[in-house]
Amino acid sequence: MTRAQDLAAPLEERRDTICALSSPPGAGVRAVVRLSGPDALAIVRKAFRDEAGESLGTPRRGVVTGEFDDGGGLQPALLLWMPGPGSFTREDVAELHLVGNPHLVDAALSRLHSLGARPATAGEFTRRAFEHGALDLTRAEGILSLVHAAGEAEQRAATALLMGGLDERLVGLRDLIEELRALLEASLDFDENDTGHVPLAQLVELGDHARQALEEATRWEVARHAPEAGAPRVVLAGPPNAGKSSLFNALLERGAARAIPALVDSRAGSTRDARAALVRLGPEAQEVLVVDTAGLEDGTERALSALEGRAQERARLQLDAADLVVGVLDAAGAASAGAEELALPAGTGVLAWNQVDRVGVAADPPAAVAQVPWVATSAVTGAGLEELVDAVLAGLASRGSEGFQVSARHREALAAAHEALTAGLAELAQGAPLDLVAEGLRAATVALDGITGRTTPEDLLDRIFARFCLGK
Ligand SMILES: Nc1nc2c(ncn2[C@@H]2O[C@H](COP(=O)(O)OP(=O)(O)O)[C@@H](O)[C@H]2O)c(=O)[nH]1
Ligand SMILES: [Mg+2]
Repeated sequence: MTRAQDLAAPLEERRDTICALSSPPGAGVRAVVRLSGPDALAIVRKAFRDEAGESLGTPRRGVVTGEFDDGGGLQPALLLWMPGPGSFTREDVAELHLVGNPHLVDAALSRLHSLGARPATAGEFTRRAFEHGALDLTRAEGILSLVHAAGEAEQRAATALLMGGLDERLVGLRDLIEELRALLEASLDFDENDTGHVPLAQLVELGDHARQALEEATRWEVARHAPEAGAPRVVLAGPPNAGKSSLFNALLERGAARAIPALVDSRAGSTRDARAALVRLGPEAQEVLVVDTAGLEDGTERALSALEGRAQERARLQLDAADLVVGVLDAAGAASAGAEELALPAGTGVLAWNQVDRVGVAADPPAAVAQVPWVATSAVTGAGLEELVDAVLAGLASRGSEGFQVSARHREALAAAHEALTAGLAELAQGAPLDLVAEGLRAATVALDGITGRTTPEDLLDRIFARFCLGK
């Protein structure tokens, strides 16, 4: 999906109505085109008729069945009408559910644009939701991470965030710190013998609670997205004999790894347990954990032995844990196989169309599997390996690493908050002037507010939302 280079104008100027395809591009059962803004209904009204052929009027919140006039003809359409503020963006939102044909969808989008809806920039719906207080920045980042998630572990990590796991912890924590600060400031006005003075022990106890809550939030964030020693996991997977182990060895050789090469054999089933090696790839020698797996036999009629079954299970565990899956297919064998036998593993981010040296004139992979970036390779001649490495690094940069970036931002700010809070509390215990202590607490609050988006600088917000896809 496309990413926008930059975001639209600042909020004050952004009260126009935006529109974009919100479902994945390409053919599908349905396509969802979303509009958000004050003119959403007025714009849709000009091109939509209900089942009885009547103009729309002011519908009640919900679904209207009808047809959409894209200028070139009518299309069946469902209108989902969600007036603000009870919508995702808190603005008036209209969703058109259309037949998932790219040409029809393009025609519908052009019509909406000509009727006055501006094409949305990447992440603009989510940004409006954020700016209208419908969600905090961590939930928005959860949406972002989910879009880019590779593998189930990443998806879970993103979902935990988007369900508010971090924000809820930080809200409670912020309240504690603010309460402490208020007590400190109240104490400033009294001297120790006054009745208004809050005893030190009570302040210290409250401070301890805050610190514990902060440490709990940090533990939650770390557990949510375990950094796995940093190196992303790239899993080679595909049917038996495609050349996964041969590519694994070729990558080991290029990546100056000291691991011992994997077994390669012309008989299927030579790889059982998954093998992993840390290699350095690309011009910047990025560390990557490359994993070789047993061949997947999804559609096989053959009864698998217990050991083969367990080997497959292991391969699937690796697929789930992958930051990027490199699907490997045999270009020579696949040419004669039916599309269903090609069975590219789920979650494939890059396809190695391997063994091209065995094909006289190398044919491109069939459309069914060429949906992802693909590279023609030969583990024997080394052809295409450099391009494969480039594709892997590009795939990692755009997918699996997203969640890590988000988590790294949170951890950095949590660490800053912790530092400020513990410094403030140490001063409190040592009897330092209370305004100094309050200053430390304020710094902790500022760090937390940067995470949830209360006080995140505009340019950082721009960078975060620009990483979203169009239509999100
Ligand atoms: N000609 C040619 N043979 C290959 C290539 N890659 C793998 N092979 C051969 O295909 C067979 C299966 O390779 P292997 O790496 O064990 O496949 P795996 O089952 O996917 O791990 C072996 O005989 C390899 O030598 C290639 O790019 N070109
Ligand atoms: Mg193998």
